Amino acid sequence: MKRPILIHPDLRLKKVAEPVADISDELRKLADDMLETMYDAPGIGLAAPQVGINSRLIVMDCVKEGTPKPYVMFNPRVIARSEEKNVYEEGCLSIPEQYGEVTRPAEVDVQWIDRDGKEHVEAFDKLWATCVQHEIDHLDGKLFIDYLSPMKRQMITRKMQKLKRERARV
Ligand code: K1U
Ligand code: ZN
Repeated sequence: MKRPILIHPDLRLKKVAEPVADISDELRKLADDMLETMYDAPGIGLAAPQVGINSRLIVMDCVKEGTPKPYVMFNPRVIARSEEKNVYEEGCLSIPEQYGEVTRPAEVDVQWIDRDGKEHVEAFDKLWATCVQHEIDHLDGKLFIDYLSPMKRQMITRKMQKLKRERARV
């Protein structure tokens, strides 16, 4: 089942999400719904706060063509980051049609729990590294626009307020 994606500004996107204690069937269903919502958008990642759920859960799949490679990560954590940085023009499904350059570590090691409760550690680079850091930021109430200048952030926020007013009218 597809879920509606919250649009910035929304206080639910600014909260620090709660760690997941037990991976219940309800949480597994949420992860499936988030993957469906992400592929439909289309997007390469999605965090639970973007669908109004205050839990530390993200999904991602950065494969552009060919066999999909979906990740479901509960309680994801960056445990190591490279000195080398990458700049990527990021977007966000909660900030539609707005983009901005963000500098982040080029490689990160991430630890998480999968849908069966198994712990994983994996190194990510390129777009995968950018995406997993963007999604973990969502769990800490942080958006890519928080890395931009105050002026650009304000301009984007005003555009989103206008978009939300227009959507509320129809
Ligand atoms: O978290 C989100 O809002 C999803 C976001 C993830 C992301 C994009 C770019 C850099 C870092 C993280 C998106 O998926 S925006 C849409 C997007 O990037 C895309 C859509 C279709 C094909 C390829 C990319
Ligand atoms: Zn986002």
